[in-house]
Amino acid sequence: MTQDELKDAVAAAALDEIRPLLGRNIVIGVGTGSTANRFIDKLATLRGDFRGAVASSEATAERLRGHGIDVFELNETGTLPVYVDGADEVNAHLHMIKGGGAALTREKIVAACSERFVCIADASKRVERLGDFPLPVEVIPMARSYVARELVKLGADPVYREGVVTDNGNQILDCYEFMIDDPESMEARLNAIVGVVTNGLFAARGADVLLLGTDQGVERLT
Ligand code: ABF
Repeated sequence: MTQDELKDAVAAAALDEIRPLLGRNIVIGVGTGSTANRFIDKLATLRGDFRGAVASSEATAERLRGHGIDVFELNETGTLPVYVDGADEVNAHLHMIKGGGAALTREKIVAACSERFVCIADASKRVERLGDFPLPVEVIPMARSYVARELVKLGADPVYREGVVTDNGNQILDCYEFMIDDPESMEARLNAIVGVVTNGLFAARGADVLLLGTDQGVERLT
């Protein structure tokens, strides 16, 4: 199967995963990226069965609205029953690297506010050890060089993602050559650097369910 077919398969599986949770008052969290986009397109078929969605990015909000799905601010909704999103890498503990699309901060906020995180990914995202994918760190612009120096002290090779401004008006440093042995403690360590808004490690709050698209079918891992 092609990577696109695997993404379609996990998007369809996510629809089955959330269907029992839907109801007229239910607002769900929806993530960002090409896999999440496929989920959004399928979600449109259930439009009348739930109230709407909270989006993890402006791009996702626009796509949802394009399908006639109401988009709510997280401050209006309270806790969400479920959040569906992709990942750049995911390990056996369902810890992830996210943020390749620069939406990591909103993604982490929506994940924190959700009872269940359903990660959808094709098999290429499954890794033994996180870090081959450069770890994104969102920074307050005036702190960028300082944060970069601190990241070098931790062993990373940070590269400024030029030309990218996040939905929150911030900048991104991508950490190359940065293999991560203990995602939970590294997530906390990076958060403690002054000027860091968020880092792309989703370990303290990882996924609850991984729907992984493989040539043998969609694997459901918890
Ligand atoms: C979001 O989309 C991000 O956290 C991650 O960077 C990306 C994955 O994109 P894709 O599904 O296009 O590979 O989930």
